[in-house]
Parts: sequence; structure tokens; C-alpha cells
Amino acid sequence: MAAGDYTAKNITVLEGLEAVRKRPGMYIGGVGTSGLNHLVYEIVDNAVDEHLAGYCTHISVTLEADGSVMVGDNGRGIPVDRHKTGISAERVVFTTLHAGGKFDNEAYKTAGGLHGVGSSVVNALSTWLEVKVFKGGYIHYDRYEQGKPVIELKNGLLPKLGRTDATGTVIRFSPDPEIFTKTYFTAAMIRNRLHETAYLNPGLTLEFHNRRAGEEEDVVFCEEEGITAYIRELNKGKTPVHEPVLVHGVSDGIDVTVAFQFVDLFEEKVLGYCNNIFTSEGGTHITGFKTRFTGIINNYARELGILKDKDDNFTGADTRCGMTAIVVIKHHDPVFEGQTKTKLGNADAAKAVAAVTGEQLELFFDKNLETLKSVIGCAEKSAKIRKAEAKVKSNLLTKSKFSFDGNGKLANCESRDAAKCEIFIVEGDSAGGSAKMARNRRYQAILPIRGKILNVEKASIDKVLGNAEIKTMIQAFGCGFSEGYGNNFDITKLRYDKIIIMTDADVDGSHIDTLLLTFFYRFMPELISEGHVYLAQPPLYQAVPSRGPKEYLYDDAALEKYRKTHKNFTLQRYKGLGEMDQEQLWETTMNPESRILKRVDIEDFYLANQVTDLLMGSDVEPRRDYIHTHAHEAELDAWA
Ligand code: TSJ
Repeated sequence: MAAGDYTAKNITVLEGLEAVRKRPGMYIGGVGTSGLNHLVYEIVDNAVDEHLAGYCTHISVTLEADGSVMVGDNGRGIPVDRHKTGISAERVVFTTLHAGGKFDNEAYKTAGGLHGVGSSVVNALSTWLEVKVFKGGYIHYDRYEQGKPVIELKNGLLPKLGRTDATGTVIRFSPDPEIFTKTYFTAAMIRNRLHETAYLNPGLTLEFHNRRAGEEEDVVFCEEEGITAYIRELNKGKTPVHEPVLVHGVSDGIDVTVAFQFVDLFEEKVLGYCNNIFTSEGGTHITGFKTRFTGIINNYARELGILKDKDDNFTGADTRCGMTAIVVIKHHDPVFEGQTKTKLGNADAAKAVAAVTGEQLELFFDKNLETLKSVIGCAEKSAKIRKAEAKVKSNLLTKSKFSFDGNGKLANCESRDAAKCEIFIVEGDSAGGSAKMARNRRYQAILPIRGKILNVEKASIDKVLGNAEIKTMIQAFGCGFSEGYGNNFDITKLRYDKIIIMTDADVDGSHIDTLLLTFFYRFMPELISEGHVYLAQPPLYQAVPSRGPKEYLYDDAALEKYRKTHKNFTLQRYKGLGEMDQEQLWETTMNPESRILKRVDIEDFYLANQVTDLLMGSDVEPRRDYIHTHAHEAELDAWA
């Protein structure tokens, strides 16, 4: 090759690294802490590749006191001989984008051909980067500043610092503050990443050293048990129902390892890795595992007579109820898709994982019947709960013919014109009775509720849906509810324009208000956001003057004002709705011409939701204050 060619190439190389410095985000995701830590991972990945190739057993990462980081391995050492471009291969690794590991020269291909392509990116984004390669009896040395080589090559080769019997690679670099907003590596993130790498590569030792002032530490990770130990770590503090299970096999050239363990909880956690890369968006390897696992469990459950002919299969979710699993594959040509390019797309990965899971797991379960029975036990529990919930739900969805008036429940209105209809949810049977008598039965429905409805913040969904008052409300409103099973709520089916909560102006009343609002907020939030929910404002007092008309007073401020303008009057204090006769109730609280309603808006409720603890706690006084201060902006409401 002519010298001129080389010079031309060298210029393009430097332009490449200049592009990295201009748009660092394109290469490392960002210039904050996450991008910064990423530099370390990019370098370490190269050493992990050397391990996968079968030549490296130890990797060491040191956060130095001066803010630089040193990464080293005991592999074969990056090749330093003359590459076909005429310069040391090491220079090609650190100055060529998308090179490193993947040399043009077939002989230098890594066994896995995996990743580790980012050394030149790290170089470009470092104030300085130093390389020491221990290889062929010598220590070879190189150095870059902002990606540019500062060492003169002799005959295309690196200078030697001295002799050595060791082999390996040591890189040290200092992130460029002109690029990064912060140049302080996060010790915990790097330490965790090294531990994760140890779980994924059993037998590989990874050391982490921190030499920074005040945070000195030295830890060594080596996980002989691999992902089995990872599973134990993920399930730490939980109650496992069996020992972790590990299966491994190769299918269609794809290496597959799966570990799982069930715990005594209704949770599912399935993690996936491809070529040591965490696939947070899942993908084909996860799908392949899940599908085959479900099939296997159903087959065994039938074989063992746990599922009878008449029984439906367990659902996929049933068979994974309580599962913690890790699916790890090695693929020669992975395709990463999805929003964050962390979803494996290769169809053959699904096939391979399914094949290995099927074969190996059957071999295992045939020999470990107790484990199998524990796992099927989890699926049975899940199916039982699922069926109970479905039953409650179908009961709710069966449209019954509004006949609860006979049961002393809902007294519906005659009109079906939802825009004109209102439903009063009334605390207590006696107030409910008065309200039924007082109402305009054409447009006003009354639903008396007894005692306190369930606190939906604390209750599980099946309890909530089993609660009589809540069932009645869902049926009466007619628009379903949203939670858990996807969104079944349809506001257009709402049978009443106004849902009016009518409770006593005392602590118990406030509590019921809060419980009802919490229920609406959780299960029918649009009722609130679309402005259909109101709090009725019954008066606190009635003033009867010696002369002139009697007056209802709705709060203490109104009473003060009344005292200033009237001398001789008697004051009746209402303790509860039950104390008013039907005429008083109509006049003061229900008659659209004269009543005061407070519309509940979503901002109020958003706030209330943030203070749920306050509202739901045992401390009654602050709760009352909250509801009452928010009822202040009461407004006169005209009949529409
Ligand atoms: F240690 C480290 F993490 F800092 C690091 C190690 C950083 C970088 C950029 C590279 C490495 C590294 C590279 N460790 N080991 C290797 N091995 C090779 O590059 C290598 C060695 C020999 C052969 C061969 O075919 O003889 C091929 C390769 C790819």
C-alpha cells in the first residue's frame, strides 16, 4: 500500500471520531451520567468478548482517585502487529468506528463475533486514553488525546515499555468534561453491572476497585452457579416453593440457558438476555420460553389428573404466577428492535428456546415430581382466583332489570333521559327514606347506602367488586368500570348527569364522601374528570326570627352574618340529614331551584389522592378539615 493511501485513510478516521464528538448522544445515548457510565461498559464488553472466545478469566475495573478509570483483562492482548492499512491493529481498534473485535482480517474475528465495538467511541470522548498490551513477551504502549494518537509509530508499530511474561490488555481513560455534563462515574451502577456480568458468565472473575477519596472499596464477583445464583438473588427475602431449576441446551446453533424458581406471591418476573445484553423489552426468546412452558405445565397437569377433561387449560399467566425466570441466549446474528432497541426480533430464537425448554424441562420434571407439583400448585391457585374474579365481573355485567327498589335499595327515576337525571347517594336508611319521599321522582333517583363502603385503596379487586354498595352503584350508573381487566368503562352509557353524594356534615359523613370519591377515582375516573360528581350541601342551621321568614344557614360564616342583621331568633342546629323532614330535605338539599351543590373536580381529587394517607388514616380531624375546605366554593345550581 502506498503511503498516500494511508494518509488519506487516516484523515477519514479522524473525521469519524470528530463526528462522535459532535453527536455523542448518537453513540452512547446521552452526555449525562448514564452515557458516562456507558463508556466503562463499552470497554468491559471487549474483555468479556475475549472471555467468550475462551482466553480470559479475569477482568478488573478501577475507579481511580483522579477521576479516570482503568479496565484490564488477562486475555491474549489486543493484536499489535501491522494491520493491512500499514499501522498497528491496536490503532485501528481505537480510531475506526464500528471496528474493534471485528477486524477486516478474518483471523482476528472473536469467537462469538458478539459486540464490543465501542472502543473508538470511548477514545473519541476521552481527554486522554492509554493502552498497554501485554503480548509476545513485551508491553506495548499507546496514547490518545481527544481521540487523536500522540505516539509516533516506528515502522507502523507501537513502542515497547519493557518485557513481560503476562498477556492481557489494560486501558485507562479520562472522560472529557467538554463532552459530558458530569464526569463522575456512578460506583454502584458499575459495580452492579459487573455483578450482572458475573451471573451471566459463570467462572469469569470480575473485580471492582474504587480508589476515590471517601469511597474506597474492593469487591470480587465470581458466580460459579451463574444465573441460578442470579435467581436466588432476585428472590432474596421471598418464600420460594422449590429450589431453582436450570436447563441448558443448544438448538439450531443457538445456545440457550433458562433458570426459574417460583415464590409464594402473585407476581411474574421474566428477564431476558441475548449475547450478555439485557433485553428489557423482551422479544422472541422470552415468547418461545413462555409458550412452551405453558404447554408443558398443561400437559403434565392433564397427565397427573390435576386438570380433568372438563377443565380448561391453565392460561399462560396462570402457569407463570409466582415465577422468577431468566432466559439467556447466545445468537450469532441478533436483531434488536423496539423503542430502545432492547427487544430481540430473531424468529429462530423463539424456536430454539422453545425446543431446549421443551426437551430439557421434560427430562427434569420426569425426575423431579415434587418440584413439578409445586409449580402446578401455583398455576392452580392463580386459576382459582382468576375464575372467582371473572364470576364477580360477569355478575356485574349481566344487566338486571333495576328491581332493587323492592329490596329497599335503589329507587330509580322514571325518565331515561340521562341529561336530566340525577342520582343521590344518601347516607343512612332514614335519610334515604325521607329522600325517596321528597324527591322529584321523574328525574331523581335515590340510592341509600348503609354504614361505610369499602376502602378501595386497601381492598383487593375481588373484594371491591363483591361489595354490595359498589355492585349496586356500578349497575345503577350503567357504564361499567375500568381496572384490572382492561378498560370496560363507557361514559356515554352513564344513566345520570349528576351523581350527588349526600351525607351528614360530620366526621362519618366526610369519611363516606372520601371513600366514595376514592372508589370513583380508582374505577370510574371520568365521572370526576367530566364533572358528573357532586357533594350535596345540607344546611348546618335553621334560623327562625320572631318576625319574617325562616332561613337556612349552610356554614358558620353564614351564621355570623345572620347574627349581625337579626336580633331575636331561635336557632335550630341540624345534626344530620335524618333530623330533617322530607319537606326540609327537599327545600334545603334536593330542590335544584334552591339547593347548593359542590362539584368535585379532578384537581381537587388529584390533590386528595396525594394525601390519601391523610384521608384514609385513623386520624379523623384533618380529614374532615380537608373535605370541608374543599367544599367552600359551593355554588348555586340551577335546574338544567
Ligand atoms: F481490558 C479491556 F477491557 F480494557 C479491554 C480488553 C479493552 C479493549 C478495547 C479490548 C480488550 C481486549 C481485546 N481484550 N482481549 C482482546 N482480544 C483481542 O482483541 C484479540 C486478541 C487476539 C486475537 C487473535 O485472533 O489472535 C483476536 C482478538 C480479537
